[in-house]
Amino acid sequence: MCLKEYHFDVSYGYFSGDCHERFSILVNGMNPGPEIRVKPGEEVVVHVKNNMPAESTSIHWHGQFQRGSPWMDGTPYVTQCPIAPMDTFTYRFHANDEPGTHWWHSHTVGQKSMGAAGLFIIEAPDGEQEPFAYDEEMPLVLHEWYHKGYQELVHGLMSAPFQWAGNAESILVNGKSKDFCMENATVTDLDVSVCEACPYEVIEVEQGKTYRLRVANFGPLMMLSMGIDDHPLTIVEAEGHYTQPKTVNALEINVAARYSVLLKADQPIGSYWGRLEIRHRNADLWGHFIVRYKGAPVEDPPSSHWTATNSSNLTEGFVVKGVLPEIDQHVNERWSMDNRDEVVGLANHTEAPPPADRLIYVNGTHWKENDHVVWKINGDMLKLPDAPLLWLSKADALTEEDRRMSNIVDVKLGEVIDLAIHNSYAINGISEQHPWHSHGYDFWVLGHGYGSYDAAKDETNLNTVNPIKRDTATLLPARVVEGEPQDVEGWVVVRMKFDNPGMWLFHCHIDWHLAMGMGFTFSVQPELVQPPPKEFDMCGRLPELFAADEADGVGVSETEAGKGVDVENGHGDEVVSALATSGACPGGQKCLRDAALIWGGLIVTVTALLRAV
Ligand SMILES: [Cu+2]
Repeated sequence: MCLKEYHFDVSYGYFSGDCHERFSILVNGMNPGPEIRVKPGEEVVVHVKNNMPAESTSIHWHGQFQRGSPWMDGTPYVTQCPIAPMDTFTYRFHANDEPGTHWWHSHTVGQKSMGAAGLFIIEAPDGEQEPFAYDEEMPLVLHEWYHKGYQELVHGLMSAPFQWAGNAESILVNGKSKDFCMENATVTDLDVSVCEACPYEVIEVEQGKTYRLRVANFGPLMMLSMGIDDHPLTIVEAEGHYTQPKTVNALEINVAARYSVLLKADQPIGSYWGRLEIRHRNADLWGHFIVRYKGAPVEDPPSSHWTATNSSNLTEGFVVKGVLPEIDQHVNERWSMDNRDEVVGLANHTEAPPPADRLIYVNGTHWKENDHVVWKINGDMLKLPDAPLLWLSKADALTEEDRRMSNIVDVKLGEVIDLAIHNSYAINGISEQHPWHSHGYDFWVLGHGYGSYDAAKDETNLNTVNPIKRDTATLLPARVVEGEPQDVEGWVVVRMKFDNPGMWLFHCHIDWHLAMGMGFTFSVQPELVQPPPKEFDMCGRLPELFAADEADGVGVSETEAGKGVDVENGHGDEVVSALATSGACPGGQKCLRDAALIWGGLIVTVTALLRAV
């Protein structure tokens, strides 16, 4: 058996990466949180201790399909009860079979906006050559950072009258931001030296080498654009799938999206600005980091630094109904919106999707009800019951009211479905982008357009040959369309193959929109899932829902799980066991088979069912 074991301590703490000391939610005291790094199919065990005395938590493994372990998705009230204050919970699952750049984050309201998130990297199997070459890899975690706690922000969203969360104070790069240090500094006696406490993130490179940057947007709201002066970037992977290489001047990266890009250090030795800009919203907010060649003096790059007057602050897509977008004239062409097609149109390296069995329209609409402002999907906002949907469904205890409130869409295992997701104006006349994310699956992004998706007319414009496959898709906001009197809303069509039984959330990944109800639930024959492991009895309803012997079967005891493991403590100190170094468990498929012996019935049953469809 081969597994990677981690310990996550979720605690309150102070963090001052942008010179403002802020009360935060940190895992192992870090921001970004500890990185998980595994091989394809490897078993992952994460012991989570919730050390926050005042609130519950949960950890979602964003991008991991949880095949055979749908209980481990980390979605409160969908797959588990939240982890109560001062309680512990152990997640056990197998990483996806494909290498890729993923992440983990708290799935409890807006906790990840306060820091509870980290990368989840699946490396290529040992001895397997990836379809591109590089010398070293580095993380580039982008995170728009608020100084207010999510509790206050979400409370405002839930209040009557409604209070919008407002804009973030800075954009952190690997936990650092110097851009607004004077505004952000907590100390009272201000001089420039306070900024020494929050330097720019520096990426050190060596001339002649190629670097793989693992870029992820951990922020709660804003789509970002990231570029490095004089260094085009080549996109080679997106969310667990290799792409046809595409070279861009700036990477458009939505909330929750991940990319691998290659950075060639082929310029004269020196320092170069990395620049971050926001998309589709009005805010005087930007970010910088430094790419510094070995041998260059330790100083800021000589080229001009952005300020409010030369940052473009593009307003396209964030427009008042009927008014043409005003694009800042200062915008440099290299930062123009022409690059944005890669957010929806990257072609996949290999795979063509199967034909769809049916089409579902997903319409998000903004409502004001009793002075509360909510997002509804096909007429209902998402409200989850007080016990996990997967349990309730499995125990045949799901009421009609639960189903309606949870926006359940029933799907048969093996079905292939196109989702036509439509945007609409908010009640204040604003149009926003939405990053839609699926749990338990990724999907092919077939295409996007404006107006109402009409299968007969628009199908021919979809890419059904080599579309990108990913778990986060951008639904674009309104834009000007020739011949139309006012801006026209966007749509995106994604195709999903439902081969993973369970209850899976599908939602907008803007934290504030999810809190306002913007999501629904796919119920994929949960009756085919085995009963939950014993340790799931966290909110006291397990005995009521399942007979004791039923709930006994699939848990893995601590003693069994602890034998012969690769142990990593989350701080990067790796202890490799004798079993692993002896070559008994080299990773990949063998690990999966070995671990399946422990997981026994669960994996075997689901695999057999999948073969049958
Ligand atoms: Cu949204």
